Amino acid sequence: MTTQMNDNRFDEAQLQEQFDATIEAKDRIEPRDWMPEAYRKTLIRQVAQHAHSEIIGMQPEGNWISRAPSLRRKAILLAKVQDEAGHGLYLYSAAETLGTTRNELTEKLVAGKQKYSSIFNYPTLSYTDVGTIGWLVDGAAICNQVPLCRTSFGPYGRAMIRICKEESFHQRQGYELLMTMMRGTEAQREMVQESVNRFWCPALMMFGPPDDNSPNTEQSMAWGIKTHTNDELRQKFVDMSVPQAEALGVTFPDENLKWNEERGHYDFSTPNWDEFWSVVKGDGPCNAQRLAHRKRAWDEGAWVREAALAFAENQAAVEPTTAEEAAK
Ligand code: BYC
Repeated sequence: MTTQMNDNRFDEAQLQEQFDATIEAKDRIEPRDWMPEAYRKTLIRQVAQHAHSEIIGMQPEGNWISRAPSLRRKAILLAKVQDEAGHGLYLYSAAETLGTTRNELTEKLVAGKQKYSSIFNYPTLSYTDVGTIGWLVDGAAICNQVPLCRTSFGPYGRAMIRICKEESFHQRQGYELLMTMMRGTEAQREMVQESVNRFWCPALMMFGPPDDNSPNTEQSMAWGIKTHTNDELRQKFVDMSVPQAEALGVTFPDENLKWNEERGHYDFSTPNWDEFWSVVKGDGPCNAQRLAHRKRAWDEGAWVREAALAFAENQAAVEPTTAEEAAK
């Protein structure tokens, strides 16, 4: 799209028309393009929530780095948690192109004014949960995020392409961990089943409320930010996960989970939406702990941010800024 925000040949109606045409053509909106304020606000909300989820999502798995059962598992887990930090940073950078800052967004998160994914408010009770998170949580994330690679806002879509590649790797490492345990002792197989039992329903909730109670879906789809509804993606995840569970040798804790020939999809029980809303509103098992930890890390890191800024300013003052100066 070629419209620039400061091009005064266009009045608001023409800008809107051009924006609508770009969306209609499934072309990309870029940061310097004109965009309706509500579009900008929705994107900041979703991208910030996504970035916060990656950063808070480091906690449940990071909890097990020091107790990984072998050096190999420790190296894998360290790398995965580090990738999550990287995803958070790509996403904060994408949000910054919309006119906000990482500082502003983090301040809102620690003040409880912005959300992060409900899934990270559940505890990781055993090392097996690292495998289950990789398989089911990263699996759900992939279902949700692959369509976001084609989202209408350029920087978000491009960040998602890199993130999805790494998420696929994360999912495979989780599945491999669980498969290794399933080939082990009876006690290990029980640990896998117990962990899957705890994470199945929360993973279904990652896709958000049902479509008839999702206030943002319709507008986000009209703007091409979302390309599928929450229920469509949840169904896709269920259909994808059942054969994987069979191959692994575990079951999901849902007696209504059955193939429906007519629909060509698996039927499954309605998730407990009261539990979902209570977790989203702050009353999940680990909400207080996760936010307190994030706030502590943010406060304790203030001097590092200040020092890095001061260093960058000093460098800018002493370093040559042009090729000509550098050649002197
Ligand atoms: N948890 O109208 P709706 C990861 C909120 S990280 C908490 O359907 P929307 C990973 C929603 O924000 C996974 N809140 O909203 C990291 C809205 O409230 P606000 C994170 C939720 O935006 C480390 C209200 O409920 N992925 O992959 O159209 C290790 C109404 O919902 C949740 C993303 O963030 C929830 N589950 O759709 C491993 C993906 N669901 O904001 C893995 C990007 C809904 O109006 N985000 N809410 O106050 C999205 O695709 C969409 O934002 C959602 C929700 C599908 C999540």
